[in-house]
Amino acid sequence: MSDATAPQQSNLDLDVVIIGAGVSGLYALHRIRAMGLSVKVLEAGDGVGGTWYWNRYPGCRCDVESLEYSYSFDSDLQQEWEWPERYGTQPEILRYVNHVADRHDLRRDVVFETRVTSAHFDEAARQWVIGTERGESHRARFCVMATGNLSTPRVPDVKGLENFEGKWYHTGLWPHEGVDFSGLRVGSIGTGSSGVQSIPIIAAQAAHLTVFQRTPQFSLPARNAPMDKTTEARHKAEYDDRRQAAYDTPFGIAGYPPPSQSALEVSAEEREAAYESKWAEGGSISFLYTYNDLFTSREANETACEFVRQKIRETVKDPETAEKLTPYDHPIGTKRLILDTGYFETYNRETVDLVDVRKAPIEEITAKGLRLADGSEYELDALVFATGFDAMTGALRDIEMSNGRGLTIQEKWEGGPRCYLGLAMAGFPNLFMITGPQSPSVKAQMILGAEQHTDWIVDCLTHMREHGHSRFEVTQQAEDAWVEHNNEVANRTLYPLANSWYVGANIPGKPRVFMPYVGGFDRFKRTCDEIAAKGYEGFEMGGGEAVAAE
Ligand code: NA7
Repeated sequence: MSDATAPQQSNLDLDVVIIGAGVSGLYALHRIRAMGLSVKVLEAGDGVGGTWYWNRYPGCRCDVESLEYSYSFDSDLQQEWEWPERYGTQPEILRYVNHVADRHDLRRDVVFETRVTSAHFDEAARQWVIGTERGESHRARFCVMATGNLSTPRVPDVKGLENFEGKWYHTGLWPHEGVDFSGLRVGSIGTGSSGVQSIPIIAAQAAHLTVFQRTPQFSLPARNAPMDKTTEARHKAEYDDRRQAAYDTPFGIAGYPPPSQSALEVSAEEREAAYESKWAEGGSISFLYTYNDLFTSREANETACEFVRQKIRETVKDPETAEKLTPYDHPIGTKRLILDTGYFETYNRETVDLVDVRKAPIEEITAKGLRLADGSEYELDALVFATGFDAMTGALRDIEMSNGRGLTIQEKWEGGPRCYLGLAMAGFPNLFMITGPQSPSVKAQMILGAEQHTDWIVDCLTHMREHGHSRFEVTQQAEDAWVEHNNEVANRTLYPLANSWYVGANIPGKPRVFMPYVGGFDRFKRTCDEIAAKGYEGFEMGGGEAVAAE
């Protein structure tokens, strides 16, 4: 049996199928539908929003400012929409994404509650055959994976979870109705962004909170506040120019002039004052942009680390707890720099304890709580896993995916992801990814990245239609060169030094490869544009029939 024939019944027959109705998939639908192609989005959830649909944990908030973290394609919308706070909360962002879906009548082309389980390329028909959990089989000439970078939540493989008598939750799969922790003894595992954002809120509600920390992380105060009306008015007056300017910045966000000085060429006093002012201002890009060598020089970076460590020592009253919370094992910024609201202060509450599970890892979840390797036991009524995601590659590797010639995605990515521009892959014809691995993705403003990728894909499809092509495939040579370039730019920075989800370190057995492109969003976009201008260099296009069944 050929792998293309596995699913039972055939439903849709499309020009393009998009997997995922998050911010990427929705914009892709909007643009591709406007080309006159038949297109549908398959979405596992019962609503749009992707990340913002699933991550409903208390305190969930974007770490990019609201005025930036939004679509740029609808000029009227960006003028009309009023963000109530400097940083958008999850409910607010989800409300916005829902509004976009309604405003552009996108929902009618989204098939909800449809989890994709397989994707096989049928070379003879030159179509992707998409299998779903319900056993449907959809066909499409092109497949666009808009499956997200942080969409595959992972609960660590700890013995005994099934025996736990209390309730347990993962931050990335939070119940829609919310959770009331009042009066409960809660345990929270993990201190990445999700843990750091939820811990202060759970602590305020629970009778007692025990935080199980494996790695202390750097976090800066977000300085969230109600939207400043003057800032908003100024931003809106400049919106179009700012969006355009964002394309010429490394992070896809305008308004942060690149620093020109090294941290090591100024006096200690000057440095302290500069960090202090960034600390007061709030925001991670701004802080990491204090000097031009914080991502490239260990010594320079250490000055910023020490500044934040001192802040932790000043904030947390108990010196032993403060020390446990102080990160030493990675340069600041090489794990996603967290923005918090009252995180370190939370440990001054009588009802909050911090337990180091680096020294004594969690050995077993028991009926009444959990036990560490040193024999210590903790009685808990509820357990929160803020333990992260199989980031960047997890969603695709979870799909049983093959190219119809015997190559699976699992085999292709056995040693880590290999992609061309994070947009496509050798060996997988007619398949696009939006913000895939080896694109700036999580290292740039994600919505702008999704728009840039989608616009490029639409141009590529238009080009194929104009030239009568129905099949493309990335050349091995182009992919190899891009992977090499990707590694080269990463290795010039301090990023690979951290055991972060950027390198897959949080997933046991995952190959250690630095996954996002850190050569800069500006440089990336220029490269994409040049490749398109050269007639899609690195893509082999052919096939007699046109892109669409027009
Ligand atoms: P992260 O950043 O991957 O954080 C997960 C946390 O869970 C991190 O502190 C991990 O420690 C910890 N963890 C994972 N497995 C275990 C086990 N087995 N025992 C103890 N602790 C564990 O995920 P988030 O959801 O917080 O954030 C992901 C991104 O979403 C974030 O960066 C923003 O971009 C938005 P570790 O550091 O691996 O030692």
